[in-house]
Amino acid sequence: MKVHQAIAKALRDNGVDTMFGLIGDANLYMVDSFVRDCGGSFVAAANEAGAVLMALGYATVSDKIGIATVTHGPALTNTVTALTEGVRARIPMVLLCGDTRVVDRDSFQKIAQREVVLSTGAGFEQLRTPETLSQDLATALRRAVIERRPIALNMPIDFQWEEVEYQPWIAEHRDQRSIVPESEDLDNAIGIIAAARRPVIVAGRGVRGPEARDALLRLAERLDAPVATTLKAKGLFDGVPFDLGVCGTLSTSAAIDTLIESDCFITFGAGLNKYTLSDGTFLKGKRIVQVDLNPAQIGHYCRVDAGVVGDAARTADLFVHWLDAAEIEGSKYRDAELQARLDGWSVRDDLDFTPRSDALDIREMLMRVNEAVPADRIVVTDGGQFVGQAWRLIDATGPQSFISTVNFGSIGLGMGYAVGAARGSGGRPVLLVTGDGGFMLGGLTEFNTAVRDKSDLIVVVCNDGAYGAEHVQFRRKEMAPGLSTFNWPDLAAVATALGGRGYSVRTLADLEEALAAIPGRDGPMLIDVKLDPDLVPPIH
Ligand SMILES: Cc1ncc(C[n+]2csc(CCOP(=O)(O)OP(=O)(O)O)c2C)c(N)n1
Repeated sequence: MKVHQAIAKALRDNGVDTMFGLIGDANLYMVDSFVRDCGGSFVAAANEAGAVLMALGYATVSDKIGIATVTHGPALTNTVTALTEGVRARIPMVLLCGDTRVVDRDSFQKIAQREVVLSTGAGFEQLRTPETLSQDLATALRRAVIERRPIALNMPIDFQWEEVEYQPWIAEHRDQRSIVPESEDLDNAIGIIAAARRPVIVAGRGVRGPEARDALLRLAERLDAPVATTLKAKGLFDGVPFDLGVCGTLSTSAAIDTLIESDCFITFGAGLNKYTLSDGTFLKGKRIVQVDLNPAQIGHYCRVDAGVVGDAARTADLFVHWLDAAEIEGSKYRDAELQARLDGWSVRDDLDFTPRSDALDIREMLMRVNEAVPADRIVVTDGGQFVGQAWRLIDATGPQSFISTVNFGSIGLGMGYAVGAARGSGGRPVLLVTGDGGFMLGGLTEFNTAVRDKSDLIVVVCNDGAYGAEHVQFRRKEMAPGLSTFNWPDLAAVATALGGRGYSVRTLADLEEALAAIPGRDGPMLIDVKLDPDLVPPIH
């Protein structure tokens, strides 16, 4: 077997059936063998950044390792922003990148690939020799899972046509859902929880799957505690009694008093950054019990009173066990008054606007989109001014159905994530909400990939004809905002030219017409909603 065939076979033997990428000198034969000899599926991206982002989106919704491949030099440097995003988002993925011939000192595509990869925070593995390739790949796959970040496997082009005797090496993924059954930290945590009069349970993105969700709800019931989530776990407790929704700067008016008055947050798999803690407001008068599988996360952003290293489900059940053993009573924090407040709240209560007849309002528009897109969707949001409203008004159903793509603060990453999410979604539709700037930066490049891959994708462009986030800054300083405004082409026509279906929306009636096309969609559709940049509310 040739080395390029052995790499493809090693991928398949490790359960990889889908790979995203863009071919060149150093990976084209490997990709060919993956598809032709091994029956794998290859999604050809239009830009290497897109390939990595697709692998990130795929990994997020499927809980598998995302796999992408690119060739050397400029192909690798094209992935730098996406790799950094993957590192910050803590997503397990492997990037198989080719490398130029070692002897060819003057190859114009040569670059210090290891240094490029390491500069993003991703891990680096070298395919050392043809004989070690199975082990080297298994190491990259194992590290991606354990270290929860992208790992690049550097494949020298020199090897690809060499003969090798293939030996399978399957990456071992141990069950990481450990708990610490006894410790001083655990005793402290239980002491704090037992003493809490107004406890709230906060779930983050680390609470994945129904087992963990159900265990947290059992603890909530036992403690009589309301539940909340971080933004990244948005919608995890949808429909559950005493669900406060998102905890942080995006909290609703119905939830905010409860979150402030609470004397104890019991958090699971949540980062507790300044947004979740509402710039520190939520810390006052509170004790924090933080549970996380990763010890590095505990106390990373704020002081915590007790930190427990452990799996969300098992630790929650352990808390219940000890509360029962000590015959601790429930807190009675869930009362009729709170129930009435939460039941009586409607999303419109927090929206300070009166519908206008002369201009479409982003909030009105997003509320209609929220109702019209099937509820089992995966929601992907790009970055920009619009996102403050999208995060409030577009519902999701937990961390595997919601992808915020701004872990590195970059705009333009949403489309790549969305195409990968559509691949890994098991048939669920994907809703991408993006700004016009983000769409022109990264969306345009990969919308046609979505068309070729027949993604079930609905794109809503909040098109204020501007970099809204910059527009508002010029306005605040009473400066002319011209540098931030754009005369983009007609995006509906662009979407149609790229092989999808485009809809141009200026009024509520146009919007209804576009939304009416959703049930009959037969491929990617793009709804270009024209907004006034002066009427899009700032994020804060
Ligand atoms: C890669 C990158 N380039 C530039 C920026 C700076 N930036 C932040 S928001 C923004 C405007 C985005 O415009 P748009 O997508 O139309 O969304 P809007 O702010 O108008 O809602 C820009 C340019 C960034 N965050 N990332």
